[in-house]
Amino acid sequence: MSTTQSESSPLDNPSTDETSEEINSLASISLAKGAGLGVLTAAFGLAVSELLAGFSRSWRSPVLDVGDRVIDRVPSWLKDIAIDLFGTYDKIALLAGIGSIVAVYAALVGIASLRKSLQVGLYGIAIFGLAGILSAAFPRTGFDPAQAIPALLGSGAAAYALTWLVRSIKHETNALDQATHDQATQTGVPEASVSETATANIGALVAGRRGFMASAGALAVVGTTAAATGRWLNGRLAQAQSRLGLALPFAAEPLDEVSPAIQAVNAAPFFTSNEDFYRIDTALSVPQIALDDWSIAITGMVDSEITFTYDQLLSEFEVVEEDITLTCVSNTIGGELMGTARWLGVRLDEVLERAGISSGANQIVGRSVDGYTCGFPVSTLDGRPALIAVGMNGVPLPPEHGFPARLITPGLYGYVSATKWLSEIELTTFDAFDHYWVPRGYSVEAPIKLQSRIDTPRGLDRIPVGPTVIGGVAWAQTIGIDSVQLSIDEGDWVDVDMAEELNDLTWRQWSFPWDATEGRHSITVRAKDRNGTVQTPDRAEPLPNGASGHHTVVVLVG
Ligand SMILES: Nc1nc2c(c(=O)[nH]1)N[C@H]1C(S)=C(S)[C@@H](COP(=O)(O)O)O[C@H]1N2
Ligand SMILES: [Mo]
Repeated sequence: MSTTQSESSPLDNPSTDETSEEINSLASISLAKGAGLGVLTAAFGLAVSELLAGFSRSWRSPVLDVGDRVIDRVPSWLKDIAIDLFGTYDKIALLAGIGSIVAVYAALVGIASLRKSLQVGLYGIAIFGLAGILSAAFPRTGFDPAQAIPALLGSGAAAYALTWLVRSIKHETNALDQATHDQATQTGVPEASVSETATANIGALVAGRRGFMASAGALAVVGTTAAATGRWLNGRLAQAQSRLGLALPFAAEPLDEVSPAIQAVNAAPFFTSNEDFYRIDTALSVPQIALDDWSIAITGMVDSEITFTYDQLLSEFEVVEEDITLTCVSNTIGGELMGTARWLGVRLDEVLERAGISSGANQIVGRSVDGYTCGFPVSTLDGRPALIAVGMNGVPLPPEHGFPARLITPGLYGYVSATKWLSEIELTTFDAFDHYWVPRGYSVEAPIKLQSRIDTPRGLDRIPVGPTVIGGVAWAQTIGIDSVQLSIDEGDWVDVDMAEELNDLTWRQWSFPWDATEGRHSITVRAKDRNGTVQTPDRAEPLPNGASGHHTVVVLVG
């Protein structure tokens, strides 16, 4: 007997001790089951929304809608910390955070529906669904109830799934009661006092679990299929954006090939590839725009409002190309939220001239299809080549950089001047309208600050003793960089070798041969612009209008 006992379930021949342990574990079984039930229910609801999101460009997963509302409300200082911590992965971090909250909430809803009642669970889903529905129905662009359809039907699907799963468990529990009853009848002992009752319960539970497991498994399969189908449909929508195979026009006067002398040794590549170009925006999912559906409207305080299709825009105005360094206000000292590209497009001043700017207008607002807005002074158009850009480094704008068109304004931080997925340019006044980041604490106007950065060596690098080259970049868009100086170990400022200047709209590169001696050294950089202004050592945070202060790196030599 002792040899076979380990192979047979303790249920076959229970001792009283084993039985009470099993009874205790029933509580944890139903906790785990409740949590699993809740998570599965939520996943099923979200999968159904995901499927629906595949049917229309304006429908999306409610998780993204809720995420957007979080992005719109998160305090600016917290956003800056997130960008600092996660960089361009801030969105993935946000989605992971939302995912964890949803999972915990769903588990609690599941437990409540087993422990309390199905009704409590359904209320839980309703509250959750409402958050999704409201988030979707109030996008940045205004009230749009149709956008709430995936959230609405997803919640319905979750409620249905919960009801079904709870019923299948109830069914299982009934089977369990029946087994208890049967056993009591057989033994002729009152049910409540039967010590074997627990044994019977567990036996029935194990058998009945098959019912629940079958239901859960079916939901998981249907849900996964729905989600995968939604993703696939979405991918097809994305491809339908007609970017692939689109031929860009040539600039009327193409730029000359650049001289290799603009590139300094050990500085970042002068032109940032599209793949490496930083991405900062409030869009959790990249807007997918089909060229056939797209147009750009010039509206507000103009003599005549005009709308252009993509082809009209590029045929009615001269196509130009410009090399411009784009810079983000959230860039910290020494940071990499900036990049240089060759942009192709039409001049904003020419387009606005066609519409005719009314005399009272002082603000140009760029609106995105996703409701984002930038805003900058009409007086910015002082001859500098602000663009409605359609091309970036020789290809149509990549989707994440604003396909099919965006603003690029030299000299101003991106948040006030570089709206991606551009749909409308409105002429207005600063009194009448605050652009997206203004109520969130950023400055109304934001010219790019004079700054410089050391690219090589990196902070805390260990480098060998002997000759080496320090390299980096400096920028003061629309003014231009005159010179750059280094201070090693807080010694006197010394001039570095300046690379050739391409234009005053891009960064200028520099390098400095250095004979590194053993030990720990600090290297600090500062720049002087073409107006003779020397970069301030006073440190400022990115909030509210851009970081200032010197970039210093500490290196270990030897
Ligand atoms: N539609 C939209 N456009 C936007 C933003 C945004 O959040 N939404 N962010 C702006 C900011 S803050 C910057 S710095 C630039 C970044 O452009 P990039 O992602 O192409 O580098 O885009 C600007 N245009
Ligand atoms: Mo930015």
